[in-house]
Amino acid sequence: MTKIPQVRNLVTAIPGPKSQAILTRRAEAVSSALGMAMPVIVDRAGGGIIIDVDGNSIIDMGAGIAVVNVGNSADRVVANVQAQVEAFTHTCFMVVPYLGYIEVCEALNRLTPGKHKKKSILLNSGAEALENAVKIARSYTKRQAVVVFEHGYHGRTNLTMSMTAKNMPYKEGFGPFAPEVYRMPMAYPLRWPGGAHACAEQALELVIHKMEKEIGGKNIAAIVIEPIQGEGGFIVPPKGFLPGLSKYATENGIVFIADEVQTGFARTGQMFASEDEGVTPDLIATAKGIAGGLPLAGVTGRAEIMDSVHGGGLGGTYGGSPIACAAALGAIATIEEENLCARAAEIGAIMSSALHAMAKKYSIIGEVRGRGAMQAIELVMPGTLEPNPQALAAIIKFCQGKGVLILSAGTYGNVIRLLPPLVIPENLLHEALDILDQAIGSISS
Ligand code: PLZ
Repeated sequence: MTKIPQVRNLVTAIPGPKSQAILTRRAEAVSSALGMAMPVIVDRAGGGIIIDVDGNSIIDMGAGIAVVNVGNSADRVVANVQAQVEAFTHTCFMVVPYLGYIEVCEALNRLTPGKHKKKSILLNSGAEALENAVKIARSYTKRQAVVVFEHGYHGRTNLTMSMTAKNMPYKEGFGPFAPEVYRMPMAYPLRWPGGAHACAEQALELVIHKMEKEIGGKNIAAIVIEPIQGEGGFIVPPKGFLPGLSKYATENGIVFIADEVQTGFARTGQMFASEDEGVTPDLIATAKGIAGGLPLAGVTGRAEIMDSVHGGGLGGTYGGSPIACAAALGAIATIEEENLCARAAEIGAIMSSALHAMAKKYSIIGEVRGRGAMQAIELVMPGTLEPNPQALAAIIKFCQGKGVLILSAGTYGNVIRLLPPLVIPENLLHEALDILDQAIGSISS
C-alpha cells in the first residue's frame, strides 16, 4: 500500500509559490511546444493522490493519461524495479537477451484476446507500437493501405501522426504526412447524422462500402482502430461495429489491429476492451498501463503474422528495457492479484451513475459515455449539439482550484474524461465527483 495519505488537502493556492518558482524555470528551459494539464510540480504520488512541492494533496483523476492503473509507485513495481536496477540496467535485448522481456511477452500472449498461438515484441511508446504493428501488417500482407478512423489518435511520430485524425495541435505544420493512410467515418453515435440509432444501423455498412469503393479490400494491409477512442473523447462505437470490421478484415485478408494503448490493462473493466464484444484482433498494440509508469509498449498477435517479418527486421536499442519489463511484471501481477478488472468496473459504475445524475441537472451535458474506469461527459451548448469548449475550460479550472485533476479530450475540445488510478479509495472518488458536480453547477446557472 502507498505511504501517501489518501486525503485531499490544499495548503496554498494552485499553483503555490514553490510550484510557481519551478514553473518559471520550466518556461525558461523547456520548449513552449509542450502542453501542461495542471500547473503544479509533483513531489510524490500514490493511490489516488498527487502531492505537489507546496504540500498540496490533489485527487488524481487522470492516472498520467491511463498509465498508472495500479497507482503511482505501486509496491510490486517499485520492488521489481529496484531489484532490476541493481542487477543490470541494459544489455539491449538484441545483444544479450534477458528473462524479463520474455516473461512480459508470455504475459501479453496469455492475457490478450484469443486462444490461438501468439507472439510479441516490446517497444518504448504507444506510437512506436502502432508504427511496428503497421510495419508487420504491411510485411505480412504485402499490401500498403492502412485504414484509420475519424477522431482516432495513434501517436505523434510521422506515421502515427498521419494516422491521427485531429490537426490542431497534433499535425499543424508538421507535414508532409505518410502516404497510404485512409480515414473512414467513425461510428460516433452522438454526432452521427440521424442520431445513435441511425449510427448503429448505418456506420458499418458505410465504412465497408467506402473501403471497397475508395481503396479496394485487396489493397488494405490493416484496419487500425481504438475499441473506445481515447483522445477523440471516449467515443464508444455501437454494438456490432467492431465485430463487423473484424469480420470484414478476416474475409479480405486484412490485418485487424486494435490500438489498446489507452483502453488496455483493466481500464475498461476487462483486461482489454476488445473482449467486450468478443473481438479477437490479429494484432494488438499496448502501452501505457502495461508497466505502472515506466515506458514500455508491445505488439502482440498471431504467431504467423508476427513471424512473417524477416530476421532483424524489427527492434530498437531500448525496446523492452529490463527495467520497464521488471515494472511490467509487477504491474501485471498487481492487476491480476488485486483483481483490478473488477475494480475498474465498480469504479465505472460509481462514476457513471454520478455523471448521469449530473446530466439530469445540467443542460450543458450532451452525453455521458464510456466503459469501466474510462468515463466522459461531452459538453454542448444547451439544447443543441454545438460543442462547448468554454465550459470545459471553466470546469477544469474550478476542479484544479479545489485540488482535483481532471483531463480533457475530444476533437472539439469539449469532453471531460475521467481516468482515475484503479486503486483510488472510494471516498476520494466520490469527493472528486462532488467537486466536478459543483464545477458544472457553478457555470450552469
Ligand atoms: N494510441 C490510443 O491514447 C497516447 C497522448 C498524449 P505514446 N495517448 C496520450 C499526447 O498528447 O501526446 C496514445 C493513445 C492511443 C497511441 C498513443 C500513443 O502513445 O506512448 O504517447 O506514443
